[in-house]
Amino acid sequence: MRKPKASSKAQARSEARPGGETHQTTTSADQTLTTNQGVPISDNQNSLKSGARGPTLLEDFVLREKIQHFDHERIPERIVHARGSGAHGYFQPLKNLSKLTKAAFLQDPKKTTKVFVRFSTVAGGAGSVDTPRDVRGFAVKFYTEEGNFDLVGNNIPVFFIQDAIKFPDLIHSVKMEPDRGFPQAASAHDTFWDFVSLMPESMHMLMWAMSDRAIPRSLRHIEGFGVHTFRLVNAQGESTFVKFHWRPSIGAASTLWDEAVKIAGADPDYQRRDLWEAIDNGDYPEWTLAIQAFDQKTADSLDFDILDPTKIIPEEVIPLTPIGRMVLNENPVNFFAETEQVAFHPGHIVPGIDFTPDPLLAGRLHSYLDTQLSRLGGPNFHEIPINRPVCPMRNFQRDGHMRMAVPPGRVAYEPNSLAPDSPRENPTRGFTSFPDPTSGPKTRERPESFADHYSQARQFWRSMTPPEQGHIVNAFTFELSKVVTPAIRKRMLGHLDLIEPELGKRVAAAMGMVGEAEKISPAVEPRDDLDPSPALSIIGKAPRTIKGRTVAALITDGSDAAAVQKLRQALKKEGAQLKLVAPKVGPLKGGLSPDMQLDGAPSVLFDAVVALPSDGGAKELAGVAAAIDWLRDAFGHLKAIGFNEATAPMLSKAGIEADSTMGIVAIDGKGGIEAFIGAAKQHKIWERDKLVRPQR
Ligand code: HDD
Repeated sequence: MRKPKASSKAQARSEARPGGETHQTTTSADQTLTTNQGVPISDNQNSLKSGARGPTLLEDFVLREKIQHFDHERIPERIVHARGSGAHGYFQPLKNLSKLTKAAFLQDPKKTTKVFVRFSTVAGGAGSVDTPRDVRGFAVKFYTEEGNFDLVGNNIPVFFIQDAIKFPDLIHSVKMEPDRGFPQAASAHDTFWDFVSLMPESMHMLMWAMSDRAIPRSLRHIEGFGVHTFRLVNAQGESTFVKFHWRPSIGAASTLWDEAVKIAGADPDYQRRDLWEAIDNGDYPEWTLAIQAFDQKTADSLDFDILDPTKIIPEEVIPLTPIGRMVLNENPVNFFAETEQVAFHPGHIVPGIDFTPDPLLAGRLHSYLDTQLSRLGGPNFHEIPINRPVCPMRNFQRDGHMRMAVPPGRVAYEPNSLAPDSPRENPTRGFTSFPDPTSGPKTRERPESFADHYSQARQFWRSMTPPEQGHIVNAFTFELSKVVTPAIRKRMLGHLDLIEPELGKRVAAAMGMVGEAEKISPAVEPRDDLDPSPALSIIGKAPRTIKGRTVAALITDGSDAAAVQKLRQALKKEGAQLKLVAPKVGPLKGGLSPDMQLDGAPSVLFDAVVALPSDGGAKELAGVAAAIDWLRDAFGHLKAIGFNEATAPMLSKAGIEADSTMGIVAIDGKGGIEAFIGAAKQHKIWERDKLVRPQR
C-alpha cells in the first residue's frame, strides 16, 4: 500500500479497486496525469459509466483518447533489420585526417562527435530472437557539426547481390514463405536456397553467412564493415578510395550453432540484454574505426572491381589504418523514441565523404529515404529527436505530415529579395560531389569485371582454421538438409564443388548425397592462386582475454562464500564478471545471495562455468536434470569448466572426466583459479570438439 506523502501540494484520495480494496494515493500538482490536451484526469482506473454497473458512455473522452492512442502504438517495422538494439556513444578520431578528407569530424583528435548505433538482425521480425544464423546490421549515425553522417554497414564485408534491383527478390526469398508464414528469422528453407543457388554472385557472402560470423557471441563482439568502396575527399578536392572497418576492442567471438539454438529458447533477448547490461555496468563497448585507403592506380591493379560489393580487399593486400575509436556509453532512455524511430540512410553523408558508383549502393541511396515515408509516416522524420542534426539546419522545405518546426515569415523560396537574411547556398562550405566522369551508353548489363563469383569464396574457405571449416560444413549441411526440394540441394552442392572440391565433398558426405551434385559451369573459372587471408579467421586472431565475459558459478546452501569471493576477485581483475546460479534464488545458508535461479540460467548463457556446491548440495543436484544439463551443455559447448571436490557426483552423472588439458579444471587447490581462467581465455576448448561432435 502506497502511503500519502506529506506535501502541501499533495491531494490524498481513495481509490476503489476491483475486489473492494481501498487504498490511498497522493498526487502533487505537477505530477497530475493529464490527457494529451493537458486536461487533468481525475480517475485512471474506471471508465465513465451510467451507474456503477454500466453501460459505459460514449462521451468518455479520456477513455477514447487513451485507447485510440494505444491502438496506434506500433508503426510498420523495418522491412529488413526489424529487430535491433541501440546505444548512444561518441566517436573520436585518432589523428588529424585532413590529408585524406575535409570531413569536419575527422580533423581534431581532441574533439568527440556523438553517435547513435543500432545493431540488428536482418531476416526476422521485430519480435524475433537475437541469435538466429543471420547477418548483423551495424549502423552508426555520427551527429557531426556539418550534418549527420550515417555509416550503414553489416558485420560481414560483402553482400549477396551486386545490383540493388535484386534486393526485393533476395529479401522475399529469405523472409517467411508467403503462403505459410514461416520460418521466422531463418535462411534454412527452400525459397532462400532456391534463389541463392540461382545467383552465383551470392557464393562469397554465403560462405560468410554459413561461418561463425553469423552466430556472434554478442553485439559487443562483432566487427563492422561499410561494405561498399567509398571516397574520402580533401580540401583540395583530391579523392582517395576507402573501405570502412569497425574492430571491437575485446576481439570478435562467436557461439557454436547448438549454443545459439539453445540461447534462443533460454533468453530470446540475449544480445540486447548483454549490450544493455554491459553499458549499464560501465563496461563500455568500444570499436576502432579503420580504413583501407587506396588510389585509382591501386584500384586498377586489383584482380577484381572495387565497385563490386561481393568482393573484399584482403588486409594482407591493403592493410588497415586505424583512424578513430567509438565508445558506447549510454543506453537509450526510450526504446521506441530512439532505437525504433532512428532512420539511417547511406545517403546521409557530409562534405569530405562521397560515394562510388557501386550499383548496389545506388539503389540503397533511393531505398532508405523512401522507406521512411511508410515507416515514420512522412517526409519530416528528420525532426524526430533521434534523427535531428545537432548543427543548424535551415532551408525552405515546408509543411507535410507531422511537421514540428514552426518557420516564421513570408518567404519559403529562393532566390528571393524579400528576406535577405534567409538561407543561401554556400559554394565554399557546401557539399560538392567528386567530379567522377560517368558517361556511357544507357544499358542494363553487368560488367565483365563483376563475373568471378568463386575465387574469393574459395579464398575465404582457405583462410579458416580447421574448426571454422568444420562449422561451415555443418552449417551448409544443416541448412541444405532443411531444404525439401532435392534439385535445390543438388544445385547448391554443385556450387560448393566449385568453391572448393573438399567443401563440396564434405557437405555431400554429411548429407548422404555423394555424387549427386549438379554440375555448374562458372562464367569465370575460380582462381587457385589467391593467398589465404588469416585476418578473416575469428579463431586465428582471437585475443586471449576474458574481458567483458560472464562466468557463472553454480552454488547451493552451504557453498563456501570465501571461495566464491576469491573467484569473483580473480575474474574482476581480468575484466570479467561472476553470476551466481542456485536451485533457489533467495539467500542461501552460508551467506551467499544468488543472482539467478537454475531453471532460468542454463549454462548456454555464460562464457565459462564453475561448480561450487557444498557436499550436501552436490548430492542433491546429482539428481536434478537442470544441474546435470548445466554441466553437460558447458562440456558440449567447449567451455572451460571449473569444479570443487564436492562436484564429483555431479560430474560422474554428467559423464565428464576431470582433465585440465580439456579445460575441466579443479579449482580448489593452489593455482586452480588461475588454471581455470587460463582455460577460459581460450574461449572454446577446441581439442574437446572431437569428443562431442561428429567430425565431418
Ligand atoms: Fe539495407 C536497413 C545494411 C543493402 C534497403 N540495411 C538496413 C539496416 C542496415 C542495412 C544495417 C538497418 C538500419 C537500422 O538499424 O535502422 N543494407 C545494409 C547493407 C547493405 C544493404 C550493409 C549492402 C551492402 N539495403 C540494401 C539494399 C537495399 C536496402 C540493396 C535496397 C535497395 N535496408 C534497406 C531498407 C532498410 C534497410 C529497406 C530497412 C529499414 C530502413 O532501411 O531504414 O531501406
